[in-house]
Amino acid sequence: MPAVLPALTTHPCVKKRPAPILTAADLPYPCSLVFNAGVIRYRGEYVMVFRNDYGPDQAGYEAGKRFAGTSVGVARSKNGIDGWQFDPVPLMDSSAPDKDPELKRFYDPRLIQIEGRLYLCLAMDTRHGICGAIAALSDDLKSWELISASVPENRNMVLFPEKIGGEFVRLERPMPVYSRGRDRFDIWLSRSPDLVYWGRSALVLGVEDVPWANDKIGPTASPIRTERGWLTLFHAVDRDESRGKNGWENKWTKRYTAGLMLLDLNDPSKVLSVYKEPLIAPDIPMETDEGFRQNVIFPCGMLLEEDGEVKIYYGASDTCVCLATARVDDLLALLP
Ligand code: BMA
Repeated sequence: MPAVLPALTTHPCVKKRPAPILTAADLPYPCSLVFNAGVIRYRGEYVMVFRNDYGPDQAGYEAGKRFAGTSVGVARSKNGIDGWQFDPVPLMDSSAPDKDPELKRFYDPRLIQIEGRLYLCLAMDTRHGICGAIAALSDDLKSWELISASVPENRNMVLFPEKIGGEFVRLERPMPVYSRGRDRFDIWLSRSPDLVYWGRSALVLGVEDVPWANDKIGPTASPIRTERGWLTLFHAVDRDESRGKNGWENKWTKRYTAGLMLLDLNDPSKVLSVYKEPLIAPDIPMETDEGFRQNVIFPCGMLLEEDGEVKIYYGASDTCVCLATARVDDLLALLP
């Protein structure tokens, strides 16, 4: 049973693999926590781009030692589940010597291929705020170029996998703290002719339209095209001030779940349907009782296989990468 009440549970149509598909011990370079990974199928294999917080070991971070840095690394697998082969060095590293001094770190990578080119959407912490960033990747995922960064405060950007109405489209999550007095964050959409200049922004989903979220919502993974609309996951946070010690935090009041909605194929700022309960909730011990920051599931990748299976890659407890699967028809049935 989850330690957090009210209990929220994963919908039975979603099957979680009982063990992580990637843990810190798997990486060929220093890693304390590996989580929040984007995955796509690319050139006959599955490619994952993951977040790695490194520095102290478990005893160290549990004693409060700070992480030395955050890197973004690449791994490849034949089946998207196991046998991950790692690039020997991270793609991005917040402690790289040639790094722009304004930049603190990149994290929570969402990988996507559009018209044959690879892109990463990233959260980018700078000395003057958090930005949503888009980087273009080389075909071999060995180098990258920053092509767009929002003004602060913005995070959780994801690109649609194709142009819509001739434009690139992204979901994003600005953080308008002054307007509403506390964290009440929503999902927005912007459009671009070239992935560099973004505009014609529109509100997609307000946090008040997600019954179990009392704090904030945000995009998770790139949406999937279906005949009925864009199948879209989002993350949702409920906060309870009575929650106490949890994982490494003396007081961690948030719980991260994932919700599901359907967006209009031609105008994805229009919500066609929202499932009014969580699709995925932290409800097994490695998500509720173990790990660095408990009661967190945070998807960054979602794939539709030819046989109708949907793979959802998510970070659990900000500690490891996990995989859940569902049938696409079962997911669409939740969105009448
Ligand atoms: C968010 C991001 C994620 C993280 C989540 C839960 O704000 O920082 O990287 O997984 O919090 O800690």
